[in-house]
Amino acid sequence: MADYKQQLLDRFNDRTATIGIVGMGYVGLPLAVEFARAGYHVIGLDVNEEKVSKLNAGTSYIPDVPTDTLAPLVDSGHLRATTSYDDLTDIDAVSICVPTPLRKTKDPDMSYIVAAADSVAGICHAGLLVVLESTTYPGTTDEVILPRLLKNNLTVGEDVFVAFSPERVDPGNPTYGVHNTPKVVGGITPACVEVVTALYAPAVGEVVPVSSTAAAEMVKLLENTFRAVNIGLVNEMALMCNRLGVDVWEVIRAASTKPFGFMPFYPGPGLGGHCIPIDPHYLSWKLRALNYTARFIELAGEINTSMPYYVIDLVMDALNEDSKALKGAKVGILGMAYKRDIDDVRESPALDVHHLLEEKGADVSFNDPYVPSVRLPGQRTAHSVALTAEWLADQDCIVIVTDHTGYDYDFILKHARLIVDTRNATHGYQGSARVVRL
Ligand code: SAJ
Repeated sequence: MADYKQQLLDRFNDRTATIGIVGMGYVGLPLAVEFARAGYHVIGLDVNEEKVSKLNAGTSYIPDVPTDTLAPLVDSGHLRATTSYDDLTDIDAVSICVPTPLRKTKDPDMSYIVAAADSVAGICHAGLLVVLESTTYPGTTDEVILPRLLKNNLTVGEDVFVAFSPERVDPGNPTYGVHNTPKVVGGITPACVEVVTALYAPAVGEVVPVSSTAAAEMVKLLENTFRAVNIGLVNEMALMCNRLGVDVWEVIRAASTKPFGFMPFYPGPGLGGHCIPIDPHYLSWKLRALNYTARFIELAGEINTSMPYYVIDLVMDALNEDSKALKGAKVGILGMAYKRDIDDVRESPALDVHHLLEEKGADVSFNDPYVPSVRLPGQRTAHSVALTAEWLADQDCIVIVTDHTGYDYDFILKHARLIVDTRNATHGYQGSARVVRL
């Protein structure tokens, strides 16, 4: 009777293991690089042929993975890419790093995980470790991944090993990457935990085992629900401070002097990105199936999704002070990305603000040095305009939606007439523009 657990432990310890990564995006590629740098042979699988050919040419398409880091790993044969699962038949371990978006109904879209699980099941063999990394609801690994693998008459914890390890990739983070972010792991059995720990140990600084896959799935959801709920709280604080005539930014600044028991979050135009607005709804969806309403998640979602509407109210009130209607007004948006200093517009509240302003009849344009163009409803495309004194002066109102650090706020304050600042970006800068803050 082969001891597959020991076989895997030996192959991870002496780096003779071959690792498959399914999904070579902002999670899969950095993980593949760290595995290859640790000495494993890595095969990255992606459905996108352009990504695969770029990777095999040693060219990176993920800003956090420099080409000069990737190329040597491809040249040495430690990393290659493919579009075919036929190339994964002899791997020792596979990490599934596919998207987990929401449908329009705010229900989880599990299609990517199911497709990956079915494909991995097709190449599953005795002596394989399967790790799911995609953010998902508690129970996914046990209920969706495991049954598909066991169709091969394998025994989990003896022939096949199954685990969950939440991805903690923070795109654009200059300090933390895969190698120095602790890796939480949860396995179906103790042997699965032992094996998955041995897989990651050479590639990451610290592995943090928990008692089950559901616990590991829940860790990630706590992390991101924590952010969504606290952002919702501080957005409601902004609404309350506006009613009270109190500067919410001053209040947060002063509260932040508390050296313990407080963590600042900041109000804004809404909640963007592919994690924070989405992950908590995987949890609330699962709990609804268990007849429980995740009230904090639902309430935070209501408040955060209401913020773009609040921004429009601020613009209308600010123009009203100039005896101007929003309809027919020229409104310039600064920043379309979902947060500063990145080019990602997924779920960006700036898209909502742009759409709502147009719906009210405003003549809307935008500048974003990171975002050359955006797709608008009705198959239209809008392009970033040059940030000139003339453009600023020509706008009836400028709305700062994303506070890129590269903006010259003195210049903006000097040439704009009216600014609605949703990020307190102009704090500490001088200029003649009238500024209304969130
Ligand atoms: N936001 C606020 N106020 C805040 C913080 C954020 O309005 O105080 C907004 C941002 O503008 C953005 C959205 O919330 O639109 C999400 O911002 P984020 O800072 O949470 O950035 P993300 O979406 O890139 O979150 C990622 C997450 N990383 C992973 O899921 C692995 C999150 O867990 C990280 O904590 C976060 O980066 C981070 O700290 O940068």
